[in-house]
Amino acid sequence: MSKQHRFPATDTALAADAPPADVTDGTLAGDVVHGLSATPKQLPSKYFYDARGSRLFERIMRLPVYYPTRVEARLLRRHARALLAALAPTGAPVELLELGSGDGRKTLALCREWLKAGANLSYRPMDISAQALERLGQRAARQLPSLAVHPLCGDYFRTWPLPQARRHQVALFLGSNLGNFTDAEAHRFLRRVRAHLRAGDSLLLGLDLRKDPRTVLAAYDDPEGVTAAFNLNLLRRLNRELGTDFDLAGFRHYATYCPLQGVAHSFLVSLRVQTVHSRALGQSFRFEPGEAIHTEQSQKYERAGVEAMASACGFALHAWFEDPELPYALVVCRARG
Ligand code: AVJ
Repeated sequence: MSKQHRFPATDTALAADAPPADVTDGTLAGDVVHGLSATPKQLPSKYFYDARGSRLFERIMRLPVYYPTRVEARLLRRHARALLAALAPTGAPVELLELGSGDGRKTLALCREWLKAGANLSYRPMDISAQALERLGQRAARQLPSLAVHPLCGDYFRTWPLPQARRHQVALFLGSNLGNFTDAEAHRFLRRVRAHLRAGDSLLLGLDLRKDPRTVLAAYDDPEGVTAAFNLNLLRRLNRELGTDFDLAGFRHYATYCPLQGVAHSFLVSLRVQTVHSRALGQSFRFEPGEAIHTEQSQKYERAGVEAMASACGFALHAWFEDPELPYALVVCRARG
Protein backbone atom coordinates (compact mmCIF):
# COMPACT_ATOMS: atom_id res chain seq x y z
CA MET A 1 0.00 0.00 0.00
CA SER A 2 1.37 3.39 -0.90
CA LYS A 3 0.03 4.80 2.37
CA GLN A 4 -1.23 2.97 5.43
CA HIS A 5 -4.80 2.18 4.57
CA ARG A 6 -7.32 1.25 7.21
CA PHE A 7 -9.84 -1.13 5.76
CA PRO A 8 -13.46 -0.55 6.70
CA ALA A 9 -15.05 -3.44 8.63
CA THR A 10 -14.79 -6.62 6.62
CA ASP A 11 -18.07 -8.13 5.60
CA THR A 12 -18.62 -11.81 5.07
CA ALA A 13 -19.55 -11.71 1.40
CA LEU A 14 -21.15 -9.95 -1.50
CA ALA A 15 -24.63 -9.01 -0.42
CA ALA A 16 -26.05 -9.70 -3.88
CA ASP A 17 -24.33 -13.06 -3.86
CA ALA A 18 -26.17 -14.16 -0.74
CA PRO A 19 -29.49 -15.93 -0.99
CA PRO A 20 -32.54 -13.90 0.01
CA ALA A 21 -32.59 -13.20 3.75
CA ASP A 22 -35.72 -15.25 4.33
CA VAL A 23 -33.90 -18.41 3.19
CA THR A 24 -30.73 -18.25 5.31
CA ASP A 25 -28.96 -15.75 7.54
CA GLY A 26 -26.15 -15.53 4.98
CA THR A 27 -23.51 -17.11 7.23
CA LEU A 28 -21.46 -20.13 6.15
CA ALA A 29 -23.29 -22.29 8.73
CA GLY A 30 -26.72 -21.08 7.62
CA ASP A 31 -25.94 -21.53 3.93
CA VAL A 32 -24.54 -25.03 4.50
CA VAL A 33 -27.52 -26.23 6.55
CA HIS A 34 -29.86 -24.81 3.94
CA GLY A 35 -27.89 -26.12 0.97
CA LEU A 36 -27.27 -29.65 2.24
CA SER A 37 -30.89 -30.02 3.36
CA ALA A 38 -32.21 -28.99 -0.06
CA THR A 39 -33.04 -31.27 -2.98
CA PRO A 40 -30.87 -31.24 -5.01
CA LYS A 41 -28.08 -30.41 -2.57
CA GLN A 42 -26.15 -27.21 -3.23
CA LEU A 43 -23.39 -25.03 -1.79
CA PRO A 44 -22.71 -21.38 -2.77
CA SER A 45 -19.66 -20.92 -5.01
CA LYS A 46 -18.58 -17.81 -3.09
CA TYR A 47 -17.19 -20.14 -0.39
CA PHE A 48 -14.51 -21.48 -2.76
CA TYR A 49 -12.27 -18.54 -2.01
CA ASP A 50 -10.58 -19.21 1.32
CA ALA A 51 -6.76 -18.81 1.32
CA ARG A 52 -6.16 -22.23 -0.27
CA GLY A 53 -9.08 -21.83 -2.69
CA SER A 54 -7.79 -18.44 -3.84
CA ARG A 55 -4.38 -19.97 -4.55
CA LEU A 56 -6.01 -22.83 -6.48
CA PHE A 57 -8.02 -20.31 -8.49
CA GLU A 58 -4.79 -18.48 -9.35
CA ARG A 59 -3.46 -21.81 -10.68
CA ILE A 60 -6.68 -22.31 -12.69
CA MET A 61 -6.12 -18.92 -14.31
CA ARG A 62 -2.73 -20.12 -15.55
CA LEU A 63 -4.06 -23.42 -16.98
CA PRO A 64 -3.86 -23.73 -20.79
CA VAL A 65 -7.51 -24.90 -20.95
CA TYR A 66 -8.82 -22.03 -18.80
CA TYR A 67 -9.13 -19.47 -21.60
CA PRO A 68 -11.25 -16.65 -20.00
CA THR A 69 -8.41 -14.99 -18.07
CA ARG A 70 -6.02 -14.83 -21.00
CA VAL A 71 -8.64 -13.76 -23.52
CA GLU A 72 -9.88 -11.00 -21.24
CA ALA A 73 -6.34 -9.71 -20.58
CA ARG A 74 -5.71 -9.67 -24.32
CA LEU A 75 -8.89 -7.67 -24.96
CA LEU A 76 -8.04 -5.16 -22.24
CA ARG A 77 -4.57 -4.71 -23.77
CA ARG A 78 -5.77 -4.44 -27.34
CA HIS A 79 -8.59 -2.01 -26.69
CA ALA A 80 -7.25 0.01 -23.76
CA ARG A 81 -7.57 3.39 -25.49
CA ALA A 82 -10.91 2.66 -27.13
CA LEU A 83 -12.22 1.50 -23.76
CA LEU A 84 -11.19 4.76 -22.14
CA ALA A 85 -12.94 6.74 -24.87
CA ALA A 86 -16.09 4.64 -24.53
CA LEU A 87 -16.15 4.58 -20.73
CA ALA A 88 -15.21 8.21 -20.08
CA PRO A 89 -16.11 10.15 -23.21
CA THR A 90 -16.09 13.62 -21.63
CA GLY A 91 -12.44 13.55 -20.57
CA ALA A 92 -13.51 14.37 -16.98
CA PRO A 93 -11.44 12.87 -14.13
CA VAL A 94 -12.30 9.20 -13.61
CA GLU A 95 -13.12 7.35 -10.41
CA LEU A 96 -12.43 3.72 -11.31
CA LEU A 97 -14.34 1.36 -8.98
CA GLU A 98 -13.49 -2.29 -9.38
CA LEU A 99 -15.82 -4.90 -7.91
CA GLY A 100 -13.74 -7.92 -6.98
CA SER A 101 -10.31 -6.59 -7.97
CA GLY A 102 -8.33 -9.48 -6.52
CA ASP A 103 -4.66 -8.51 -6.77
CA GLY A 104 -5.51 -6.13 -9.63
CA ARG A 105 -2.91 -7.39 -12.08
CA LYS A 106 -5.06 -6.91 -15.20
CA THR A 107 -6.49 -3.60 -14.10
CA LEU A 108 -3.15 -2.02 -13.24
CA ALA A 109 -2.00 -2.75 -16.80
CA LEU A 110 -5.12 -0.97 -18.03
CA CYS A 111 -4.47 1.96 -15.68
CA ARG A 112 -0.95 2.28 -17.04
CA GLU A 113 -2.32 2.67 -20.58
CA TRP A 114 -4.94 5.15 -19.45
CA LEU A 115 -2.39 7.26 -17.60
CA LYS A 116 -0.21 7.25 -20.73
CA ALA A 117 -3.23 8.51 -22.66
CA GLY A 118 -3.43 11.41 -20.21
CA ALA A 119 -6.35 10.26 -18.08
CA ASN A 120 -6.85 11.78 -14.63
CA LEU A 121 -7.44 8.58 -12.71
CA SER A 122 -8.27 7.50 -9.19
CA TYR A 123 -8.53 3.73 -8.59
CA ARG A 124 -10.71 2.18 -5.87
CA PRO A 125 -10.31 -1.60 -5.92
CA MET A 126 -12.94 -3.41 -3.81
CA ASP A 127 -12.54 -6.98 -2.64
CA ILE A 128 -13.55 -9.19 0.24
CA SER A 129 -9.95 -10.45 0.54
CA ALA A 130 -7.73 -8.12 2.57
CA GLN A 131 -4.63 -10.10 1.48
CA ALA A 132 -5.43 -9.61 -2.20
CA LEU A 133 -5.83 -5.84 -1.64
CA GLU A 134 -2.57 -5.79 0.29
CA ARG A 135 -0.77 -7.37 -2.69
CA LEU A 136 -2.53 -4.99 -5.06
CA GLY A 137 -1.33 -2.00 -3.05
CA GLN A 138 2.25 -3.25 -3.12
CA ARG A 139 2.09 -3.97 -6.83
CA ALA A 140 0.63 -0.51 -7.54
CA ALA A 141 3.23 1.27 -5.41
CA ARG A 142 5.99 -0.57 -7.29
CA GLN A 143 4.65 -0.35 -10.83
CA LEU A 144 2.55 2.82 -10.90
CA PRO A 145 3.60 5.08 -8.02
CA SER A 146 1.80 8.05 -9.57
CA LEU A 147 -1.60 6.31 -9.45
CA ALA A 148 -3.92 7.21 -6.56
CA VAL A 149 -5.11 3.86 -5.14
CA HIS A 150 -7.77 3.62 -2.41
CA PRO A 151 -8.55 -0.02 -1.57
CA LEU A 152 -11.90 -0.86 0.02
CA CYS A 153 -12.32 -4.18 1.81
CA GLY A 154 -15.73 -5.74 2.28
CA ASP A 155 -19.19 -5.74 0.77
CA TYR A 156 -19.17 -3.66 -2.44
CA PHE A 157 -22.44 -1.96 -1.78
CA ARG A 158 -21.56 -0.98 1.75
CA THR A 159 -18.06 0.32 1.02
CA TRP A 160 -18.99 2.08 -2.24
CA PRO A 161 -17.82 5.66 -1.71
CA LEU A 162 -20.10 8.65 -2.27
CA PRO A 163 -19.73 9.90 -5.83
CA GLN A 164 -17.57 12.97 -6.22
CA ALA A 165 -19.15 15.82 -8.11
CA ARG A 166 -16.30 16.28 -10.58
CA ARG A 167 -15.47 12.65 -11.18
CA HIS A 168 -17.03 10.35 -13.74
CA GLN A 169 -17.63 6.95 -12.10
CA VAL A 170 -16.50 3.89 -14.03
CA ALA A 171 -17.37 0.55 -12.42
CA LEU A 172 -15.52 -2.62 -13.49
CA PHE A 173 -16.84 -6.13 -13.04
CA LEU A 174 -14.47 -8.45 -14.89
CA GLY A 175 -13.51 -12.10 -15.13
CA SER A 176 -17.04 -13.21 -16.08
CA ASN A 177 -17.78 -13.21 -12.37
CA LEU A 178 -21.35 -12.20 -13.21
CA GLY A 179 -21.72 -15.71 -14.65
CA ASN A 180 -21.76 -17.27 -11.18
CA PHE A 181 -25.12 -15.64 -10.55
CA THR A 182 -28.45 -17.02 -11.66
CA ASP A 183 -30.32 -14.71 -14.03
CA ALA A 184 -32.40 -13.30 -11.19
CA GLU A 185 -29.30 -12.69 -9.04
CA ALA A 186 -27.45 -11.08 -11.95
CA HIS A 187 -30.34 -8.69 -12.53
CA ARG A 188 -30.50 -7.81 -8.86
CA PHE A 189 -26.74 -7.25 -8.76
CA LEU A 190 -26.73 -4.99 -11.84
CA ARG A 191 -29.64 -2.95 -10.49
CA ARG A 192 -27.71 -2.39 -7.29
CA VAL A 193 -24.66 -1.27 -9.28
CA ARG A 194 -26.91 1.09 -11.25
CA ALA A 195 -28.28 2.53 -8.00
CA HIS A 196 -24.73 3.59 -7.02
CA LEU A 197 -24.09 5.33 -10.35
CA ARG A 198 -25.39 8.59 -11.73
CA ALA A 199 -26.88 8.91 -15.21
CA GLY A 200 -23.98 8.99 -17.68
CA ASP A 201 -21.61 6.97 -15.46
CA SER A 202 -20.30 3.71 -16.94
CA LEU A 203 -19.95 0.03 -16.21
CA LEU A 204 -17.49 -2.34 -17.90
CA LEU A 205 -18.40 -6.03 -17.79
CA GLY A 206 -16.10 -8.89 -18.84
CA LEU A 207 -18.35 -11.73 -19.97
CA ASP A 208 -17.61 -15.16 -21.34
CA LEU A 209 -19.68 -15.94 -24.44
CA ARG A 210 -21.15 -19.12 -25.91
CA LYS A 211 -18.77 -21.15 -28.01
CA ASP A 212 -17.83 -24.73 -28.89
CA PRO A 213 -19.22 -26.72 -25.93
CA ARG A 214 -16.02 -28.79 -25.83
CA THR A 215 -13.91 -25.68 -25.30
CA VAL A 216 -16.13 -24.55 -22.42
CA LEU A 217 -16.29 -27.96 -20.82
CA ALA A 218 -12.50 -28.41 -21.00
CA ALA A 219 -12.06 -25.15 -19.05
CA TYR A 220 -13.99 -26.68 -16.11
CA ASP A 221 -12.44 -30.14 -16.27
CA ASP A 222 -8.69 -29.73 -16.69
CA PRO A 223 -6.54 -32.84 -17.03
CA GLU A 224 -4.21 -31.74 -14.21
CA GLY A 225 -7.13 -31.83 -11.77
CA VAL A 226 -6.64 -28.30 -10.48
CA THR A 227 -10.34 -27.52 -10.95
CA ALA A 228 -11.24 -30.76 -9.17
CA ALA A 229 -8.99 -29.77 -6.25
CA PHE A 230 -10.57 -26.28 -6.27
CA ASN A 231 -14.08 -27.78 -6.10
CA LEU A 232 -13.17 -30.37 -3.43
CA ASN A 233 -11.48 -27.66 -1.36
CA LEU A 234 -14.98 -26.52 -0.45
CA LEU A 235 -15.45 -29.73 1.57
CA ARG A 236 -12.03 -29.29 3.17
CA ARG A 237 -13.11 -25.80 4.22
CA LEU A 238 -16.31 -27.14 5.78
CA ASN A 239 -14.29 -29.77 7.65
CA ARG A 240 -12.12 -27.02 9.09
CA GLU A 241 -14.71 -24.33 9.74
CA LEU A 242 -17.79 -26.38 10.61
CA GLY A 243 -16.18 -29.53 11.99
CA THR A 244 -17.70 -31.73 9.28
CA ASP A 245 -16.13 -35.12 8.58
CA PHE A 246 -16.28 -35.14 4.78
CA ASP A 247 -14.00 -37.84 3.33
CA LEU A 248 -12.67 -36.04 0.24
CA ALA A 249 -11.98 -39.41 -1.42
CA GLY A 250 -15.71 -40.15 -1.21
CA PHE A 251 -16.61 -37.33 -3.60
CA ARG A 252 -15.66 -36.61 -7.19
CA HIS A 253 -15.60 -33.39 -9.23
CA TYR A 254 -17.98 -33.49 -12.18
CA ALA A 255 -18.56 -30.69 -14.73
CA THR A 256 -21.16 -30.31 -17.48
CA TYR A 257 -21.96 -27.71 -20.10
CA CYS A 258 -25.42 -27.32 -21.59
CA PRO A 259 -25.32 -25.45 -24.90
CA LEU A 260 -29.08 -24.80 -24.78
CA GLN A 261 -28.89 -22.68 -21.64
CA GLY A 262 -25.22 -21.79 -22.10
CA VAL A 263 -24.39 -22.84 -18.55
CA ALA A 264 -21.45 -24.80 -17.19
CA HIS A 265 -22.28 -26.56 -13.92
CA SER A 266 -19.88 -28.03 -11.38
CA PHE A 267 -20.83 -30.74 -8.93
CA LEU A 268 -19.31 -32.84 -6.20
CA VAL A 269 -20.74 -36.32 -6.57
CA SER A 270 -20.91 -38.82 -3.72
CA LEU A 271 -19.27 -42.08 -4.80
CA ARG A 272 -21.10 -44.19 -2.21
CA VAL A 273 -23.73 -44.04 0.47
CA GLN A 274 -22.32 -41.99 3.33
CA THR A 275 -23.39 -39.80 6.23
CA VAL A 276 -21.48 -36.66 7.03
CA HIS A 277 -21.69 -35.14 10.48
CA SER A 278 -20.93 -31.57 11.54
CA ARG A 279 -19.82 -30.90 15.10
CA ALA A 280 -20.49 -27.18 14.83
CA LEU A 281 -23.97 -27.66 13.38
CA GLY A 282 -24.85 -30.74 15.45
CA GLN A 283 -26.39 -32.18 12.31
CA SER A 284 -25.83 -35.06 9.87
CA PHE A 285 -26.37 -35.21 6.12
CA ARG A 286 -26.90 -38.42 4.20
CA PHE A 287 -25.61 -38.94 0.66
CA GLU A 288 -26.83 -41.60 -1.75
CA PRO A 289 -24.43 -43.18 -4.26
CA GLY A 290 -24.20 -40.81 -7.25
CA GLU A 291 -25.91 -37.97 -5.40
CA ALA A 292 -24.59 -34.55 -6.43
CA ILE A 293 -23.93 -31.30 -4.59
CA HIS A 294 -24.30 -28.43 -7.06
CA THR A 295 -21.39 -26.12 -6.28
CA GLU A 296 -21.16 -23.65 -9.17
CA GLN A 297 -22.75 -22.38 -12.31
CA SER A 298 -20.93 -20.32 -14.94
CA GLN A 299 -23.22 -18.61 -17.41
CA LYS A 300 -21.98 -18.12 -20.97
CA TYR A 301 -23.72 -15.16 -22.61
CA GLU A 302 -24.85 -14.06 -26.05
CA ARG A 303 -25.15 -10.47 -27.17
CA ALA A 304 -28.93 -10.18 -27.39
CA GLY A 305 -29.31 -11.53 -23.86
CA VAL A 306 -26.70 -9.12 -22.49
CA GLU A 307 -28.40 -6.21 -24.23
CA ALA A 308 -31.78 -7.15 -22.73
CA MET A 309 -30.29 -7.65 -19.26
CA ALA A 310 -28.46 -4.29 -19.36
CA SER A 311 -31.60 -2.54 -20.50
CA ALA A 312 -33.76 -4.16 -17.80
CA CYS A 313 -31.27 -2.95 -15.16
CA GLY A 314 -31.11 0.72 -16.14
CA PHE A 315 -28.18 0.61 -18.53
CA ALA A 316 -27.75 1.06 -22.27
CA LEU A 317 -25.24 -1.15 -24.07
CA HIS A 318 -22.81 1.41 -25.46
CA ALA A 319 -19.89 -0.60 -26.90
CA TRP A 320 -18.91 -4.23 -27.33
CA PHE A 321 -15.34 -5.53 -27.79
CA GLU A 322 -15.11 -9.19 -28.70
CA ASP A 323 -12.18 -11.52 -29.24
CA PRO A 324 -12.18 -12.83 -32.83
CA GLU A 325 -10.71 -16.24 -31.91
CA LEU A 326 -12.36 -17.20 -28.63
CA PRO A 327 -15.74 -15.58 -28.01
CA TYR A 328 -15.44 -13.35 -24.92
CA ALA A 329 -16.68 -9.78 -24.59
CA LEU A 330 -15.84 -6.54 -22.85
CA VAL A 331 -19.16 -4.73 -22.62
CA VAL A 332 -19.42 -0.99 -22.04
CA CYS A 333 -22.73 -0.07 -20.42
CA ARG A 334 -23.91 3.47 -19.78
CA ALA A 335 -26.19 4.30 -16.85
CA ARG A 336 -29.41 5.70 -18.31
CA GLY A 337 -31.20 8.71 -16.87
C1 AVJ B 1 -14.15 -16.65 -11.32
C2 AVJ B 1 -16.40 -17.28 -11.35
C3 AVJ B 1 -15.38 -16.53 -13.33
O1 AVJ B 1 -16.82 -19.49 -13.29
O2 AVJ B 1 -15.15 -19.50 -14.66
C4 AVJ B 1 -13.05 -21.39 -12.59
C5 AVJ B 1 -14.50 -19.62 -11.37
N1 AVJ B 1 -14.66 -22.13 -11.41
N2 AVJ B 1 -13.06 -22.73 -12.69
C6 AVJ B 1 -15.63 -19.29 -13.55
C7 AVJ B 1 -14.08 -21.01 -11.79
C8 AVJ B 1 -14.03 -23.17 -11.97
C9 AVJ B 1 -14.71 -18.68 -12.49
N3 AVJ B 1 -15.16 -17.30 -12.11
